[in-house]
Amino acid sequence: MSTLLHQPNWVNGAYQSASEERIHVINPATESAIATIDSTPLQTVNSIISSSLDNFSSGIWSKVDASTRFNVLSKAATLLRLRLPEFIDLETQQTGRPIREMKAQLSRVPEWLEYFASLARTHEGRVTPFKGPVVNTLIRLPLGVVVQITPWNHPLLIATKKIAAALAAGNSVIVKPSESAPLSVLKMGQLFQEAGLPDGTLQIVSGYGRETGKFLCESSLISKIDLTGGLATYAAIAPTASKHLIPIIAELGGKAPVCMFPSISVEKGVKAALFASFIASGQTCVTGSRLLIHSDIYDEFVDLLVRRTKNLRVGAPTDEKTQIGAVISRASVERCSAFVSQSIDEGGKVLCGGSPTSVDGKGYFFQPTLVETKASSNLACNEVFGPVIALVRCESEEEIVKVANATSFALGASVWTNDFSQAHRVAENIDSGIVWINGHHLNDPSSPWGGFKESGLGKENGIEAFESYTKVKSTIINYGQEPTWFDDEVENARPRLSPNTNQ
Ligand code: TXE
Repeated sequence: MSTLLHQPNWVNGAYQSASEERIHVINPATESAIATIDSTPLQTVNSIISSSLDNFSSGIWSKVDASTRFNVLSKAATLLRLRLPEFIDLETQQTGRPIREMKAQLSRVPEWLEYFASLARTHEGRVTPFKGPVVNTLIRLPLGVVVQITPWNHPLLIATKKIAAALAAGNSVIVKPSESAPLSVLKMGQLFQEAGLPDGTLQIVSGYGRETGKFLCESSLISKIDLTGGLATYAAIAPTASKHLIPIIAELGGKAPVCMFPSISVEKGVKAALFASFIASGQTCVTGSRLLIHSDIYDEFVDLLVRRTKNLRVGAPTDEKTQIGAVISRASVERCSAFVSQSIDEGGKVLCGGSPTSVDGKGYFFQPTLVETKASSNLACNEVFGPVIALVRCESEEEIVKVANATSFALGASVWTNDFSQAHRVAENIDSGIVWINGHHLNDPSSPWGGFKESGLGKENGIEAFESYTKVKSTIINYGQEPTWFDDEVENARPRLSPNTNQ
């Protein structure tokens, strides 16, 4: 008999199974199943949406004082901090990412709850300079039931970012975590209940994207979709959402350039590139997947980079010394291999790595790989979402900027230089939602995060994210002038307009 843990959906304040159909969650580093989750069918999805609507209409969360929202979100942060070790363990198992990375990342996740708690508490409405004896107040109201579709690469961080912003604004939230790594997110249900969140305000529903995710996104009863995932997923959900006028925030792929200029020391630049490129085995939307290196330092830089890359410790994610863990699936390993072969066909040169590997004969691992290639190659233009990095030699600042802007993505970019003017010039000319100068992967709950072009729509984090979970209501109070009227006299029976109507 199987002893595998089953982790059901979190619905209306309790863990409850949606159906007999189960999905196995696999540890990518061992290829073993670690738990099962529900595959939630359409009927259950519809009844969850209906409970969430009841929750929203009841006002139990949508109309509470800002101080209550502040207290609940702050308490959730405190509880999460206390329980970090169990979440870190789960996250390491389900993603295959090294425990040292998960410790670093998860220790910051409570900050998102605290930040949005503070926004809930301090956000104020506005009064516009309306003409005449009129007071016009603008207040922000929650949207309704919002759906959040989250990925496997940073399961807890990304879900918490979205949940915190939506709850702070007073929405009722339904989260569909990735079927590949849902466990830490499902665990948050109970934690929020303990923090005082009313039952039914946060529902966490498991299932495949093409089924459960699709059912959620196709509902006409929801008020927003917040997706982090692939462009194909956005394209699949957008038509129905647009038919129902449902706004979408989309955080999609990227092909972040790491722009290395001669004024940076090679030692520092190489360290920066290793961090930008190989954290999470290259599976982040802002992975420094293109190293655009100025020719003045190219040879020395690449020589050191290759030596350091070969020394990276690929290993069991649970081992504190491991620097490179697994990738998420066998399909991901195959995708990395396909990119490498194609880049060779296109004339690229593999400088190190290039092959699948394993730990104790198991797991979905791929060697950290550097490929010298042309700026126009498939590898330099398209997202691998794995540890296969394109190196491009560039002759000038102008060429670096040109190559940096030459993909359909525009999410993150980093500029490495000690020349102050150059740093600003290049940052200004790179068309990208986020540009770091002498940094990469830097993130903070207050800092808007989102891309241009095919990298997405809208922002996570910051006041932008909070406001995007609200709608503005304008109340116009006339305290002086006569209302607009029709003349009493029949011969003059045409409307006399007050000076500030446009009717
Ligand atoms: O994403 P999917 P995948 C990018 C990256 C990666 C590619 C594919 O380029 O290679 O996407 O990764 C749900 N209706 N990013 O396949 O499938 C799915 O269940 C509703 C970038 O993992 O988009 C999961 O919960 N939902 C990225 C979520 O979408 C659907 C993070 C993401 O899965 C659905 C991950 C549908 N029709 C991938 N189809 C980042 N920006 O960090 C799928 N889903």
